[in-house]
Amino acid sequence: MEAQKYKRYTITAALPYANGPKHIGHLAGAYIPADLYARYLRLKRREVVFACGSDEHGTAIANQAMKEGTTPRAIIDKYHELIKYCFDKLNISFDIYHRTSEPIHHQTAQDFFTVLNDKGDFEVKESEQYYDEQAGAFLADRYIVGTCPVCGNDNAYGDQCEKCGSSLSPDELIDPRSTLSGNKPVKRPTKHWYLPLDKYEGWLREWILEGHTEWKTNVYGQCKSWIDGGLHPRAVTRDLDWGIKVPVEGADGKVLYVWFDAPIGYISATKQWALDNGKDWKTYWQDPETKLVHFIGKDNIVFHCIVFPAMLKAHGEFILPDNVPANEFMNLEGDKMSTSRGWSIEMHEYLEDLPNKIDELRYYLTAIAPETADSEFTWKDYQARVNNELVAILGNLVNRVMILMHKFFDGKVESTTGAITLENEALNTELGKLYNDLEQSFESYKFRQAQQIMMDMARLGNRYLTEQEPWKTIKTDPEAARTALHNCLVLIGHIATCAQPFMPGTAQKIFNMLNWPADAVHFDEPISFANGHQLNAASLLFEKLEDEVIEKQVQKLIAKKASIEKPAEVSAPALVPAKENIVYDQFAAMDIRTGTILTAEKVAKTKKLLKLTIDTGLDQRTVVSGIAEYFEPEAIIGKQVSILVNLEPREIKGILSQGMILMAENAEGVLSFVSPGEGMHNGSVVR
Ligand code: B3M
Ligand code: ZN
Repeated sequence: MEAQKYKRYTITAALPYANGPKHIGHLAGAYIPADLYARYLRLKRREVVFACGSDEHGTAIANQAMKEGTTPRAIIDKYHELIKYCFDKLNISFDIYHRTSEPIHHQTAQDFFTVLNDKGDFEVKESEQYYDEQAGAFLADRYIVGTCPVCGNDNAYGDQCEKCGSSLSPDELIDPRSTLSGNKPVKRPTKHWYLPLDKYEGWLREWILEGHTEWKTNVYGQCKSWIDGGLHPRAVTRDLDWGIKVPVEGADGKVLYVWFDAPIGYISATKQWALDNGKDWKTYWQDPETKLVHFIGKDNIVFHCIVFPAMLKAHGEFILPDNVPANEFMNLEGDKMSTSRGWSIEMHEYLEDLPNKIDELRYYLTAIAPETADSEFTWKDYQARVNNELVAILGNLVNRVMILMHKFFDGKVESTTGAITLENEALNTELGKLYNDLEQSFESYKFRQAQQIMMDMARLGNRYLTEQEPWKTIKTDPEAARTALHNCLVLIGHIATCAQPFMPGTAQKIFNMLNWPADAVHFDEPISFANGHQLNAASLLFEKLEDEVIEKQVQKLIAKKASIEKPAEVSAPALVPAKENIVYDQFAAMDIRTGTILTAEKVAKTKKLLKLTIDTGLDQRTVVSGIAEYFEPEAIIGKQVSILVNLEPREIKGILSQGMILMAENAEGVLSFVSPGEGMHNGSVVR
């Protein structure tokens, strides 16, 4: 019935913020389930695009750049590469892993905004928002801290108090201060574009609450409580300088809200993939015969079930998600997983320590997937699953059959009656039933169950082998031994096929042993060996995990947490102590002027230095400045700065530097140019 309703599938997995490494909880929450589904569909010969990529805008990125004392661009480049590398190693089979910083995405997001804007779908409203005069920036809720009106915690955030859990608005904070400068923010009027979600309430109620009762209860429940709680207009623009420019006149200094552009990232990723592969992206997003499924963690439900669908609906040309099988969270050794608190296993850490245990991780994360409730990763349980299930059940079956085939028949599959198929009715029936259940499980996003069924196939094989005892019958009835082992071989071919979504590397190993092309097999299609087929040598599928390996990981986790100090409490920045008094003449001796940066480039073979050409009004001169770790050269061209022009010239790295650019530096080591206000031409005197 599925096959008739849908011609093709668009599968997405949440775009990870490229602001840091991602941990195995993320993997279990969205990426592995999405990969399982995409791989299953391909095995069924369905047409699929599986799209993902880095989410590279928003305050999270700007924030991380500030923390690391670098630029947003440097942050996204670094983490995009790291995350992509990890997904690759973990065999997540994206058809494309895109980036929201790509021009095609900026264009797509702006076009989307423009369509809605032209139709008059937005409400434009002016409101007062907190502004940090020193930093020269409007403050996102997270950037304002103050005293919680509920519990008195004096480091509550503008959106939430992490101590008592109250959700707050910045206005409720007592003594608010900016996390950028530590100063008291002021209110300033600003204009924003709002998506009037309230107008979509009726439609959402009908579409989800009546039309999608089959959605997972955790997803349906969250949607219901949002809708029942009443929906309100949501701003889709922000005052920020990192992001996609709002494509409207008079919107200078404003960008699209990251949650407006990020889901459109699925569309632009598909566009890029279509361009690269000679496909038409529109069929994947606009043809009602396409099934759209979003894989996400539970913290993203509202955006994928309510906000994005409302955007798609408002636009009018797009299909809507058929399902959003969001997962709950995975805890780690009794506590919530958290990168910042050091209580996590980051994907790259796992890959460094256990590079040859990819399928073991995929298997375990699926076995404990938080499909219906939060679940728990423990190293002991991981070890037990690997040893008692992968080694003892699947590995054991394949190993026994391969060894016996080589021992008794030199690894040759031979028959007097032609091709070798599954010749046992009971086995056939049982296998057919398991295939059915497996299909049902996949189609209803129950991947834990699906994996158990795949393992049941291996259990079936083990049971059959034990009953048949070919190691005994080989002496009394060699043909019976041969038939039993052949049946096992065909069964193993089916198991490898069904294991492929879960453990692609292991499936490949099995196919290698069977001397069988892996891409020739498909879900629930007959497998047969030609008479005379030669098997390859047997090799072990899985190794037993020893206690030392596991103990080492547990210790490492504990040590990591201990090494990460409690997150720095936000407080007024420590000031550099005041210097000794000077006489006026010492000050007056300095010739400080305003100037403009004309060119900027990195000084070769240095990390910190930029070579700048400055128009000082007096002349154009070269200044070497140690700010390369803080600013991208392209980003500062045209910037007006203050420059000490009568500093004795000196040679730095073979370049004559004539003067010094004035910088302000805060306690966190964040640098900012000391720039004149408007209307100051180059050469104006600073005094
Ligand atoms: N980057 C949040 C997250 O990583 C966000 C998802 C975007 S999906 C369009 O949880
Ligand atoms: Zn509180």
